Amino acid sequence: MTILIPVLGDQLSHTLASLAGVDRGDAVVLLMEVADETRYVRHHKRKIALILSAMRHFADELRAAGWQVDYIRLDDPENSGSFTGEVARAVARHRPATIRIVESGEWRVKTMIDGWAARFGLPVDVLADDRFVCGILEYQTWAQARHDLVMEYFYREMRRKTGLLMTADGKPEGGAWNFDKQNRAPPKRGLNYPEPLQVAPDETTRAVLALVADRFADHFGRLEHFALPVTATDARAALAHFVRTALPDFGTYQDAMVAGQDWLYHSWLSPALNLGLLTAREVADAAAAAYAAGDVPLNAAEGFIRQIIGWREYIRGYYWMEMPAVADANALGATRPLPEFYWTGETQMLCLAEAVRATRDHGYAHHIQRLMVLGNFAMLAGVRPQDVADWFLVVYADAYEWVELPNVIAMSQHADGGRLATKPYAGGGAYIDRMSDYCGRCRYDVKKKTGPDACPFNALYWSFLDRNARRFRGNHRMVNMYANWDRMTAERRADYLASAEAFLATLQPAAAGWARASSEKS
Ligand code: FAD
Ligand code: DLZ
Ligand code: SF4
Repeated sequence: MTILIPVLGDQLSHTLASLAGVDRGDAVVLLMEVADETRYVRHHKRKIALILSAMRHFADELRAAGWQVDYIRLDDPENSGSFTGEVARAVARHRPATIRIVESGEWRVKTMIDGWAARFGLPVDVLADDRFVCGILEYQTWAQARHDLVMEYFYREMRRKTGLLMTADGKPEGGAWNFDKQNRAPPKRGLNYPEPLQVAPDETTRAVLALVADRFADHFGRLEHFALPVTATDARAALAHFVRTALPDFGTYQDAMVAGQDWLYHSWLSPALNLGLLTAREVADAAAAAYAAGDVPLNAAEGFIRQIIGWREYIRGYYWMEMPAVADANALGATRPLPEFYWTGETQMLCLAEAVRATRDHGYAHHIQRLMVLGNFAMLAGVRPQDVADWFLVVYADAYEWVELPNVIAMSQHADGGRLATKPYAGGGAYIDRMSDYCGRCRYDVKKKTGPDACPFNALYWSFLDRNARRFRGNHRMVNMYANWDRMTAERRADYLASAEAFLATLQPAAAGWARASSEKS
C-alpha cells in the first residue's frame, strides 16, 4: 500500500503535514527538479541555486531519517520537465495506492495538482499547509466578517491566537499592540550595520552553483559569494545570528535606506522561511524569547513579530482569497512597459540604481527599497502591473507567487483598487531623502521640483495624482495632497506635468524576454 508523497521545492520542512504520521516503510517521497519550474519565469540565478541546493540537502536528510526518497535531478536524461510528468513517471515506477501532498504555494501549481486524481486514477489527499499560523479558510472567515481588510486587526487576532507578546490576562505586552511611533527613524551617521550570517557553500551547493552557472547563464543576477542557508540547521544559525546582532535595532531603522548597506538591520530570513527551512512560529518565538530575556527592546520584538505573524500571513490569506482574478488586476489602467533599467541598473537615479544593484548581486533588496523606490517608481510612471509583478517574481530569492503577487499588485501598485491598502504607497523625492542618504550623492536635485535636473520622483508624484484624481480625490487619507495640488497655480501644475512627460519620454522599455521567454504569455 505505497503512498507517494511529492514534496515541492518550497515545502522543505521536516514537520510537513504530508510526512506526519506516515509509516516510512510504506511511503516514497518524491522531490522533482524540473525545467518548467526553473523557466516559467526566468528566475534570478541565485534563487534557482538556493532552491535546488536546499532540495538536495533536504533529500539527504530525509534518507538519513529512514525515508525512501525518489529524487529527480534536472540533468536526468529521462526528466519530463514538469511536476505532472514526473508524478506520472513515479506512479508508473512505484504503483502507489494513493498520493499525499501539501497544498501548493501557487495557484498555477494548484491547478496542476487538481488534475492529478482524474489523470492517475488515484486518490489524491491534499493537506492544509500547517506551517502557516492562519489557515486559508480561517483567513476567509475573518475577511468575510469585515468591511475592509485592515492588517492591524488581523494581526491582533494572530497575537491572541499564538499568545505571542501577550500578558497572562490577555492584554498586549507593554500596553499597546504596536510601537511604530518609536520605529522608522531615518538613518544616522556612525551606525554599525551587521552582516547576515554567511554560510560557506558545501560540496552539494558548489555542484548546484556550477549547474546553474552553466544552464542559466542568460538569467538575471549574480551567483558570486553565494552564502545563503540551505538547511534547517544553517537557517536556525542565521536566525540566532540575526536575533543577536540586528534585531535590537530592527524596529528603529526598519524604513531606513543607506547607499552600499544592503541589509541594515533586516533579517534576510525570507528565503529560508519561504522554503520551509524555518517556520513562522519558530522565527516569531525566537524574537519573543529574546524580548523575554531582556536582550531586545519591545519595539524591535513587536515590530518584527508583526511582519511574521501579521503581514506575511495576511498577504498569504489575501492571495488565496483573491486569486486568480487579482493576477490580472489593473485598476489604475497602467500600460507603460517596464523600463529597461530595472534589468540593467543603468539609471542616474541613485536610489533606483542602488536597489537594482543589490537585487542583481544578492537577489535581495529590503522592504522599503521594494515598496518606496522600485514599486513606487513603477506606479508613479504608470507601468503595467503585470510587468512589475513578473520582474519581482524573477529577481528576488524569496519570491513565490503567494507572497510576491499581493505585495506587488495590491500593496505596491494599488492595482486591486485599494482592497488591500486604502491609500496608494506613493511618495515623492522628499520621502526618499528623509529616509536615506541617497539624494546628496545623486545627479538629480531632490529639492528641485521641475526641469531636467529636478528629482524625477517629484514631478512623477504630482502627475500620478493628477492622472488618478477621479479615483483618489475622494479618499479621506489623500485630502491634503489634493489640497496642495489645487493650491498651485495652473502654470505650476502644467510645469509639473510637462516635466513628468519629458522624463517619461527618456525611458527605454525593457526588451522582451527578460522575465519570460518571449514565446510565453506575459
Ligand atoms: P525583514 O525586514 O527582516 O522582515 C522579517 C520578515 O517579515 C521577512 O523575512 C518576511 O518573511 C516578513 N515580511 C515582512 N513584510 C512582509 C510582507 N509585506 N509580505 C510578506 N512577508 C513579509 N516578501 C517575500 O517573502 N517574497 C516576495 O516575493 C516579496 N515581494 C515583495 C514585493 C514588494 C513590491 C514588496 C513591497 C514587498 C515584498 N515582500 C516579499 C515583502 C518584504 O519586502 C520581504 O519579505 C522582505 O524584504 C524580506 O527581507 P527580510 O527577510 O530581510 O525581511
Ligand atoms: C521556483 C522553483 C524552481 C526554480 N525550481 C523548482 C524545482 O525544480 N522543483 C520544485 O519542486 N520547485 C521549484 N521551484 C518552486 C516552484 O516553482 C513553486 O514555486 C512551488 O512549488 C510553489 O508552488
Ligand atoms: Fe532618488 Fe531623487 Fe534622491 Fe536621486 S534625488 S536619489 S532620484 S529620490
